[in-house]
Amino acid sequence: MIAVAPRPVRSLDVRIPLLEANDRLAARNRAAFRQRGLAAFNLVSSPGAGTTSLLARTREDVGRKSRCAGIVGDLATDRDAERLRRPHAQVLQIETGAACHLDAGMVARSLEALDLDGVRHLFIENVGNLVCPAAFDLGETCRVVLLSTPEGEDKPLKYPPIFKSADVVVLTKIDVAEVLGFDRPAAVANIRRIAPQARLLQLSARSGEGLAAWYDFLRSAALESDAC
Ligand SMILES: Nc1nc2c(ncn2[C@@H]2O[C@H](COP(=O)(O)OP(=O)(O)OP(=O)(O)O)[C@@H](O)[C@H]2O)c(=O)[nH]1
Ligand SMILES: [Mg+2]
Repeated sequence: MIAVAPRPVRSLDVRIPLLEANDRLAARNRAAFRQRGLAAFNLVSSPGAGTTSLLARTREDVGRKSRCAGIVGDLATDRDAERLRRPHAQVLQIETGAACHLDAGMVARSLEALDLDGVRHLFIENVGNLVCPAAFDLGETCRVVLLSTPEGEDKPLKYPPIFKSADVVVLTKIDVAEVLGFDRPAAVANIRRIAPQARLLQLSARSGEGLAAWYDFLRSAALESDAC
């Protein structure tokens, strides 16, 4: 038997300096948004929750009246930016490679590439993930967490940090709730339990149900600095 002397273990916690650096950049982004008088929305969801579909519809219904812009994060491809781009809506794609979330630095660099003159709403579609984006403030005015009915009612219970950080929770794809056997009252109770601070909206980007309240919220967020 060979006795191996244990090596002294040295560990370095890089999380706090990393988050501190992110928070400094986020504060700068937030100040820039305020100065320009624009409302920035950080949209966080599981992959496929319907975020791009909601933004595409929003761009048509709201973006024609007031200028909007978008930043879209995915590991690969610019498919979502292509879906959203229109002459009246500038959209930049960030391909994160292996990173499972956007950070404030990525957003800051994108802001330099966007013409934000007259833009009232900036939509930032985060990488589809209910875990990593929770800790990364982007400097957003409002954090919007989407939960789609096919994901099940229990996601707020299983992924509490992201729901606890939400200003708004949007329950999406309500048009298929019934056929999926989705228990809406249970989902609402779970959201209210984990995220009592959040405004709750329920909608379908496909049928249009609930979109009026979403647009009211977007309008109020652009007008009132304390909407979130
Ligand atoms: N039934 C129904 N389907 C929807 C709705 N919104 C989106 N979908 C469908 O859901 C799928 C995913 O939609 P996306 O808008 O690409 O979702 P996403 O969250 O942007 O997806 P990723 O960016 O790839 O994570 C597509 O097949 C959409 O047609 C909705 O309100 N109702
Ligand atoms: Mg998308």
